[in-house]
Amino acid sequence: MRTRLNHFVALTALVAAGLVVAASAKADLTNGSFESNFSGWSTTGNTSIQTAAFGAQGMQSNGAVDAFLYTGAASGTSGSFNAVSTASIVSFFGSPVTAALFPNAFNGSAIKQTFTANAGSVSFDFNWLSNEPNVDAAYAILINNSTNAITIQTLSANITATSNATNFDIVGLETGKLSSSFTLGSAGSYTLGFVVVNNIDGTVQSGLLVDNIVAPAFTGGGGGGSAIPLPASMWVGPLGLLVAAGFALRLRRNAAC
Ligand SMILES: [Ca+2]
Ligand SMILES: [Ca+2]
Repeated sequence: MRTRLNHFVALTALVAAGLVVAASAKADLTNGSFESNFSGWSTTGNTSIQTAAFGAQGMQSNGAVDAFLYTGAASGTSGSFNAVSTASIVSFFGSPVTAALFPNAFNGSAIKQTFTANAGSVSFDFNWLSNEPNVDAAYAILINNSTNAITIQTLSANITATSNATNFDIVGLETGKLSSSFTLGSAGSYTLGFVVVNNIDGTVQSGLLVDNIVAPAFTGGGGGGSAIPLPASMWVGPLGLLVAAGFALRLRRNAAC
């Protein structure tokens, strides 16, 4: 009897695990407003959540807070974290991102999220702040995880306004709120990232506010009816669980005989 119960518990756990795997393979972009801190996002370097008290112009375009990526050390933040090396940023994203995407970068900070979406537009708002606007840089990156294609946008340009920000040591210039977007050519799995870097050396800091990221929900395939090509490992998991579940059932029947 105990053997049968053990098999039933094992089977239930296997099915539940399979459901979790299936759900994680189809996750829409989440917390694009950063109102839930960095939930759903991975971060490296000096990243923080900022309110209107930060003092920049024209952000908090969705809710009460923005994400902030900074090139400097922990001064002015509540945490004890610093910008990381360019190599660490490359490692944070993994293939197909390489250091060549960030020419002259010395160090910086980054955030990323992987999600599934229908074809359409991924839009976002940002504000580039810099004491060294002609040297440092900020980027938005979109990776198509099916093809490994990278699209990169340079966000660090067109600064005209003196910064109102009083936090950190960015007292130079800011762009104010700007908006941009990527086009998703097909339904599938994508990784969206934002990066801010010191170029040449680690002195004279810059930062990037980001908010209001919106992506199309994934509804199970493109208009042409083609399923999105998931990595093979995502199919091996559930298949293996089905085989294991069938084996557990057979054991259970044998135990009942
Ligand atoms: Ca927000
Ligand atoms: Ca700099």
